[in-house]
Amino acid sequence: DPYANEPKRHGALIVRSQQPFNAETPVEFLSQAKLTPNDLFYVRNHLPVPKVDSESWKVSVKGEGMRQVELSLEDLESKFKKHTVTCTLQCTGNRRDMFNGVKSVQGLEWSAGAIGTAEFAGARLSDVLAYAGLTEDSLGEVEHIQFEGLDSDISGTCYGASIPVMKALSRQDDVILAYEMNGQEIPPDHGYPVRVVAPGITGARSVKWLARIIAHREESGSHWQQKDYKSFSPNVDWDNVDWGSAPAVQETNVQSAICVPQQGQTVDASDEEIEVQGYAYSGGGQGIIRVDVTADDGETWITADLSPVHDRRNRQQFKAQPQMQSYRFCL
Ligand code: MTE
Ligand code: MO
Repeated sequence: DPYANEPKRHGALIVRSQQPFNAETPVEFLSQAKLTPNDLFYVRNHLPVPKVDSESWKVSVKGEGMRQVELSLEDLESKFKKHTVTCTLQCTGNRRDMFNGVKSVQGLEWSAGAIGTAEFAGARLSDVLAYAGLTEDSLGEVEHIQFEGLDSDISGTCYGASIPVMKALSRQDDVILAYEMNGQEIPPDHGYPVRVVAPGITGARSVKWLARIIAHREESGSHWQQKDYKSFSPNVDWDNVDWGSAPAVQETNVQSAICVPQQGQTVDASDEEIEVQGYAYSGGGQGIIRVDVTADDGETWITADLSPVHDRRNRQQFKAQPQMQSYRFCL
């Protein structure tokens, strides 16, 4: 049974599929807490959770003009400075259920809970690549950093994805090989013992259960980089899609969702005021400046109070570590 190694999960997660396991965070947690607790963090698995022994685990790093190195968990912890990033991960399909109201779409029917913010810690990817000999001279030969996971299907095909090399090397963007999530070891569902965390980029590129890092001229050839997570015109369908004609999603655009009250919920309007809460996020390292809300189809607008995870005066840090911000306003 490939699913023999599935961990125990929190009962409050809203399960969208059992095998592979996919579940979202109840949205009220997202607008109320700045960090999403590990056991309530959304889970997006394409394959069974692999069984990994952290004692023997190693990540291999190789690429054009570089030496091939193998690093154990202890190597990552001792050879490289520990770096902490507070980062929001969002599944590319977050809120897909809303699309179905317009036109029916394929894929998991996520509501607004396929997003979460955690404090991740680990080694900087740029430090690890430099250790393996990736230099300025390699650029050109190397355009993408590919990642492969230890999770695989029955044919042995593993999960894989890649990010542009400039993103991987940017000191400001803080891509890390994380061994901690909210101060604990990475939980089995989230990539134990080590996962990629690529801030500002869609969740699909933050490869879990990391096995291999390959610096390459080409993007990852994986199904998930080439034939999934792409965006097309409404006139394109599954039977006429030309996957090669669109780029793989990396940075995502602005997202904003109301969490309390929930979609379809009836509220008692006899009180003078109703409090509404939600979250907003932007990919690509951009912050959220303002959230405006209307309760009368755009006649009047109320500007919500934002509560950023970080002090926004520290623009640099804020920009480098895109996070959701919760917002609230009263009607
Ligand atoms: N990495 C591996 N190895 N296998 C996967 O199925 N899913 C990706 C990404 N990394 C995936 C993976 C997708 S689509 C998302 S949205 C995030 O992991 C989800 O991370 P989480 O489950 O920790 O929330
Ligand atoms: Mo995803």
